[in-house]
Amino acid sequence: MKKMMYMAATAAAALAIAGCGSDDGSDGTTAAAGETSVSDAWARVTTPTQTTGAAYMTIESPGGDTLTAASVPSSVAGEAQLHEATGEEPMDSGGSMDSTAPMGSGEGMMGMREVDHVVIPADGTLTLEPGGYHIMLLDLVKPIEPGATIPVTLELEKAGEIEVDATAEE
Ligand SMILES: [Cu+2]
Repeated sequence: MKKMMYMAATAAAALAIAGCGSDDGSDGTTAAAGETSVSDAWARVTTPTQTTGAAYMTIESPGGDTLTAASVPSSVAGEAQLHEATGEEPMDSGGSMDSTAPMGSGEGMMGMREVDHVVIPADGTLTLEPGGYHIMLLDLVKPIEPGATIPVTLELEKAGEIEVDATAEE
């Protein structure tokens, strides 16, 4: 009898501790203040001969964050990479050469490189746009047609995975 009462008291104490934890609502408040949102997600329409595409969007993170990776379904492209346009035309030895070259139109003309992360400043908006940071889609399975929707999964250091739908636009 004495032992049973002891067990009951222990259970009550455990419940009290659990109740105390759930009463503390500060966790939810903190998460809301730092909530990350993505807007204006779009992907550039590609021609049937293009094997690469690009996706752009605006990522807002009031508390700051770091974009570490992006991915798309294998039905869309073989790989997605974070790229930064360098703003230079590599090997440019004079504009006259370019007009005769059928390759390298559009964004392909610009220098760009893969980056392994992009920092979102603490105040905090990151805009992925033509001529800047972008999500490069490599080995396209099929052309990106106007109005198509490309599901893009972003990986952020703090916010975790965020999935957005990028609408194909010219
Ligand atoms: Cu690129």
